[in-house]
Amino acid sequence: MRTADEALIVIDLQNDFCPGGALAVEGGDEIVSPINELMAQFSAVVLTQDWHPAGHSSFASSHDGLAPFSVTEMPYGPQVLWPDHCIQGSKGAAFHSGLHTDPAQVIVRKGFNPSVDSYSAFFENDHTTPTGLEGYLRARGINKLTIVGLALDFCVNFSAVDGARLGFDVSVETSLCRAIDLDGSLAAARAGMIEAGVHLNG
Ligand code: VGL
Ligand code: ZN
Repeated sequence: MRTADEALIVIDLQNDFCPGGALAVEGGDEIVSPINELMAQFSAVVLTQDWHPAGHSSFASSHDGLAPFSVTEMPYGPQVLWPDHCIQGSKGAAFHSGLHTDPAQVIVRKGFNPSVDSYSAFFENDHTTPTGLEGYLRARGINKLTIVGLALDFCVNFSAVDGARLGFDVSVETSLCRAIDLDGSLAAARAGMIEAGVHLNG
């Protein structure tokens, strides 16, 4: 059993990021059972859920002439444009049916602001609007985070780097993550996490 100051953060284990989903990550479903087992070691478990309104600004379909996986410039910086995914209330936005959600004390929904994407569990992609997770963790006396889930090079990466910058002791269990790997994004994410002081295990 981990100590009371440790939390497990499970990022975006949703149908749309698993095989058959709108933004499928290869092997995304393989990590569900081992993550369920890992939850039993933690007294604090947090799930995140990508939760976009229809017509979200991160969808290529909201930008005339721009294709999925192209990059556009948003007021807050560059933004990859994605296929429509994780639309609030849809089957694609639901957690993978095998994921144990009962052990989680809190579910953080993110990406609900129509004009700003939110990869990180802590901040929207403007890097300033908080989700509230930091306050929740601090109020529970949590200092150490283990992060797992999807996708390693996007939402796991942004969450881990933000967590480390906020002063949490952050480990990413890479064997319990899967990556999208777009134009070198996985290598860049690994380097960025190490640079931020994140421990990469697995
Ligand atoms: C994610 C792209 C778009 C993720 C979410 O969970 O990594 N990636 N929305
Ligand atoms: Zn998304």
